[in-house]
Amino acid sequence: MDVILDIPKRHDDRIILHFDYDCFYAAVVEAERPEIKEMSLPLAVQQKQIIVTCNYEARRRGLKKLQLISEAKRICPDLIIVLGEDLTRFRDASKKLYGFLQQFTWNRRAERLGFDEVFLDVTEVINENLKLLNSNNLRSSFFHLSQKDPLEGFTYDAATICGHTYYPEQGKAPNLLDDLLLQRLIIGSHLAQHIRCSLESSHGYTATAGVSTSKLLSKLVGNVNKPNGQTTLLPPYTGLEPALCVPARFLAAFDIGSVPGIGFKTSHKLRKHVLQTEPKYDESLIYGGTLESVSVRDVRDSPGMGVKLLSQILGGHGSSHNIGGRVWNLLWGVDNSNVTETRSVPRQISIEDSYLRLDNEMQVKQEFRTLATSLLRRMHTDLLEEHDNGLLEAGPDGPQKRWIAWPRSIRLSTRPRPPVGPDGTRARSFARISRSAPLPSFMLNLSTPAKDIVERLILEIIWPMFKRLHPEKQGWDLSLVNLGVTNMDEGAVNATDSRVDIGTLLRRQEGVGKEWRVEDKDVPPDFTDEPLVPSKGVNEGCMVKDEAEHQDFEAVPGKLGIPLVNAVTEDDNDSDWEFSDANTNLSTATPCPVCGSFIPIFAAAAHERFHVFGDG
Ligand code: DCP
Ligand code: MG
Ligand code: MG
Repeated sequence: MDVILDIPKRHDDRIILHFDYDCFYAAVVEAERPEIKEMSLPLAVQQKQIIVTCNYEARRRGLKKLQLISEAKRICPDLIIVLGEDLTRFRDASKKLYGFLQQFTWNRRAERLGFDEVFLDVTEVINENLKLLNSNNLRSSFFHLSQKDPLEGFTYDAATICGHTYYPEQGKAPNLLDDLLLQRLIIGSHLAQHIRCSLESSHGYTATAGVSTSKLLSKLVGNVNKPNGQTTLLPPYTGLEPALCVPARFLAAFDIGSVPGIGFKTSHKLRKHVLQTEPKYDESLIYGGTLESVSVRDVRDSPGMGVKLLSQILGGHGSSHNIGGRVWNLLWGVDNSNVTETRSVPRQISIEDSYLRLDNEMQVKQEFRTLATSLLRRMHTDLLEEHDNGLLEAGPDGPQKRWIAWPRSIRLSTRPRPPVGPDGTRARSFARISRSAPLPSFMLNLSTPAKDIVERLILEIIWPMFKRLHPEKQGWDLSLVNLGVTNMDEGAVNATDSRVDIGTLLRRQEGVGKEWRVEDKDVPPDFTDEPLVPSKGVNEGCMVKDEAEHQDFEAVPGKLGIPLVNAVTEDDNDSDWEFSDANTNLSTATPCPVCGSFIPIFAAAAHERFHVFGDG
């Protein structure tokens, strides 16, 4: 009975929609080149040696996401391959679609997860439409999309759910005519359908949606019918014995590692606890795949399980606050975390790339050039707006622009590759080291050509920072470099509105900069459960204080098992759900434990997933 008493409380007063764009990168390319879709040509997007995604024509012919390019070409010789290492077009499309989707909330709660997923908290929209229902004539209801314009909306059948539903025994859903939650979910399902149709007609993208009362449930249930489908998780969510409620039953069969919010290390500890032995995949399948599946139900049903035991298993040095309670909630399908509010400017912007080998000054400087150029371009895209009050400087050939916010700090992070040990192997290292400095004012100057800014930045700031970060006499070999701007100051707009010119602002920036205590929070703030232990090969002497935060970030690779070889991170949201795009798998090349092929490091994760998910 202990377990029952421990069951967490669910707040089902919200309606949350989750959207995941279908074949996202391929869809972006198709939007640029409509003939691909019109002629049903197979298309794949390549990063390094991997197909990161492909369109449905390619999938129909047997291609898969995260497949080696060589295999893909063999399976589908007429495949159109587009290089996807420059993420600009995907990021731009992601922003545009997010801008479109967020209009459908009335409470500004719209959260992006990576590039291709969005959560919308549509509670207010649903509640208002619930109030306006005429219970005598549900079948011809009018859905109000706007609080201001009563004519904006569409007609719908409020007595019937739209799209697919999930109920543990399909076809046997109880009759819940008077259930208020069901009524709200029905309304939500029609909104999800309307949004998906509008997205397709206005922007040409199809998406898959989930409808429920939390981020966790809407994301997981959306996955049930892909692509271009939507699924609503049916009630009852409460009122029965806990294990019989639909969310708990829905979650029960999921592998523990596939529950969003349960990280790689947490699921590892839980597997170990349930199996009472070291999980086997630990030595072979590093990313995502497991040899023994441990389900949510297995964890829930293991003897003595509850918040207390979970805290014992998962707690300890460096673990996040109340980890036992949080994980216990997730096991029962309870996620009371909020969809974060839309932010007009990102919290930080950073660009990174990973390398098989980066160990000489010339190469490093060249990489700095590339990264700094992208960073500057991103700053211009994200932080400038057009402006015409004549106070600020014009761009060289465009309309006048002004900074709506600016970063106070610039940060350089690297991940040194551990040296080869006596046995010829290398420890896998996830430890990043970093340094920050006040952002130099010349970076914000709009009349200097970008090339000159980048050169000066490298000479005066980045290279000196790098030398301090890597004083090692014997040299270094980097597996990753990240360049970012942080500590966003959004006061700039107000300052310019009160007629302070850019020169004053820059001087202020310069002056204050010296006293700033750099508060260097990396992404994601509170996503992972525990920091990774830095690997032994790292030179501890050059660790800086924010290392622990980077380790949080670094713990993400085990989460989704995604090898992203050329990545951009951005922390637009407050989410503790943020799945970084910068999941880089760095270890030495190894033979595949399943088929024995020798796999280059950047392809290892995809290759492993290929085995995990099978060929057919
Ligand atoms: N992506 C990537 N590297 C990975 C995984 C994904 O660059 N290792 C990119 C390509 C995808 C996009 O992220 O288009 C979104 O990832 P999804 O897993 O949602 O895949 P898709 O949207 O492509 O396909 P689906 O239709 O299954 O959602
Ligand atoms: Mg997708
Ligand atoms: Mg996705």
